[in-house]
Amino acid sequence: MKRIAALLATCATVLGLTALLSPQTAMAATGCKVDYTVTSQWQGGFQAGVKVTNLGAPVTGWTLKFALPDAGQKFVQGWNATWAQSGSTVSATGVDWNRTLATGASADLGFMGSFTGANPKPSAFTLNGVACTGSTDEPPTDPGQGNGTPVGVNGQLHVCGVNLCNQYNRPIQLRGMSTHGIQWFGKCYNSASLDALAKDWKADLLRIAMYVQEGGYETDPAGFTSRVNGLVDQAEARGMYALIDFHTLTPGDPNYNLDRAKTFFASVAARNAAKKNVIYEIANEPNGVSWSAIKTYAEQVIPVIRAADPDAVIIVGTRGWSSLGVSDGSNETEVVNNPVNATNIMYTFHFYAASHKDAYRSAVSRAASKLPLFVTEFGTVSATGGGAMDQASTTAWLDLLDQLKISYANWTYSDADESSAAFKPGTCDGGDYSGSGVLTPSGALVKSRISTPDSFPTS
Ligand code: IDC
Repeated sequence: MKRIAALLATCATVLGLTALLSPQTAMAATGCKVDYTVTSQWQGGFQAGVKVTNLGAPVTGWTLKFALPDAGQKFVQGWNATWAQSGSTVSATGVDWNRTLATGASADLGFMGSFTGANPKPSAFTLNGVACTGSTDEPPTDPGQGNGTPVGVNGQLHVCGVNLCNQYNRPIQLRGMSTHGIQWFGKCYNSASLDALAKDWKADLLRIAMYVQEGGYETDPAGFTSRVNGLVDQAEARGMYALIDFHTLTPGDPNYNLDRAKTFFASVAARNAAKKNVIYEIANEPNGVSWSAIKTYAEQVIPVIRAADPDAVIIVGTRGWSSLGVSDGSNETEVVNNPVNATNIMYTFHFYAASHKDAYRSAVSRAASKLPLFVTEFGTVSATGGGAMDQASTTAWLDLLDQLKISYANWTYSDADESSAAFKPGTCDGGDYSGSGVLTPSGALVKSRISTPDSFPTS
């Protein structure tokens, strides 16, 4: 879809139809802000994200314009807007899903360009003719899509048998961290902390925990959707996979949020379809609900994602807080005997090492030969997220996951005042995410496991 829209935009330019793409509505002249980030760059080309925030009155219909002043710099194709270039001026006009921008609301756009000579540096951003302020970043010295990063090496992932496989059709394990609820700990996810996650922790994966209740998505769907998309871009810029977690928890029946899930996933899947780094997790922890109800939910949400983003891996929560049913006195056989009717999917397993031990490890060991599993969340502590770290049980778990090549994300990359957090309280108010002094015991243990070299197969 996006590619087609971009092609149409390109054709419109060629045919001189740019004028037809102009906005129908004008905006009061009160300002805008643009965050421009080069997410990757290669010989003669680049890809950039453009986040435009409306600081003026609400608008319905907008056009963002900017200059690519160097004659060697050309717009090639873009997404999330109708794009055109005329002379040195590039314009992007809002499309159905982002043409309305409330005061303070943002639209995330992106484009690819080509250049000869100097590094591209767009200037003179205007929104409906009003000049925008804001930052324009220099290209990263180590573009995330380049060789050596997890996404650069592995590319688009898919499920093969019971494994997660890379672009060479070889099984891989991703190791990374989960955010805390982004409605509470948004300040922990910034350039410095994400640089530390990618470079010091050498994480392959950022799980973006978007609670639906508890002050999350349901309170501001557009705002949370945009925050998730921003974090997807931040992960991509650093070559990390992004796991979009629709963090249902209370109520435990995911069907309660079915309509919200359809709306949310239709939007993020359309917006991120061209990216290689996105994985969708459609229900964090179903609880108090049967496997058949979870399966029904999954079979309604998965097609919505597939319609927009056909090739991404999708992960389905399991019964009993994603324990494969074990915490409800059941086990993996209910899934093995009645799997979700879809391909390229995995099933969620969660554990908290101080609470979930041998019986749970046995279930995972058995299930791993029959079901593709992904540990999208685990804690080194008790299931409350607090209490003492259980180092022996955590080590037993991580050794098992390594052996089975099961991917995992740890709860949490945050400075929450709870022992599951990796950072000491107050860390996110400062700028140091790299030193050992900011780590909790859990953070130190998990970092020591995640930061060991990956050995991703490349042939
Ligand atoms: C916990 C948070 C805590 C928050 C609580 C309720 O650590 O700060 O008050 O949720 O939202 C899970 C859930 C995860 C829990 C975590 C620890 O997926 O949301 O986070 N946990 O209790 N499953 C098992 C444990």
